[in-house]
Amino acid sequence: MNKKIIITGFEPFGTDKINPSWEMIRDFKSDKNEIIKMCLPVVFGKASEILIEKIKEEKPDVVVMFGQAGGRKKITPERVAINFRDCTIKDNEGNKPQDKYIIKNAPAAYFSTLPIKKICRMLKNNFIPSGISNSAGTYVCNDLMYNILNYIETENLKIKAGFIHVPYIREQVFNSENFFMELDILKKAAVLIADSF
Ligand code: PCA
Repeated sequence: MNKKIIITGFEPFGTDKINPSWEMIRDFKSDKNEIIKMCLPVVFGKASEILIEKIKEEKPDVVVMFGQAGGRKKITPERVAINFRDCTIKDNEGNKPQDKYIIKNAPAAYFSTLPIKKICRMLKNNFIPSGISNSAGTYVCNDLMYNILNYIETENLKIKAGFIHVPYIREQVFNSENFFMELDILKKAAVLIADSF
């Protein structure tokens, strides 16, 4: 085993019954690295608390967090997480923060420490549409990314971490005009990304 990697997805949220970010990793196995998989709740603060506990326990080399970004047409590694909460739909515990900092007096933003350009290039070389995103939004995914990068920075840890948004899958949008990516493609992307460390 080369590296220890925590890979996370999310539970469904809003009106969705499944979340591709968990479906794409739930059966994932690697011959190369030691993989720890987690399905996190779509709840401000809580998702990161759970993941931080796991990071303390497992001391991974890498943390790759996945989330759904319905409407996107590519797999999009996020470049930056911002210190902000602002949402139009409630999280899974009914919270709906507006115009709030995540952590007062903390940095405005943190950059992903994953090799995001390399990940995009590798996916595209495998015919999987991919591109960098410059905004993870202001909902729970951004919250998780920000809190994890802030924890790693303030604790001075040598862990690489970042967030990757993925499109809807067929089951979610078969009856609409929305874009989807096949689950098998997302699963292949998860393997390529995890095995690249
Ligand atoms: N996507 C949401 C939260 C959970 C998920 O999968 C987001 O982009 O914030």
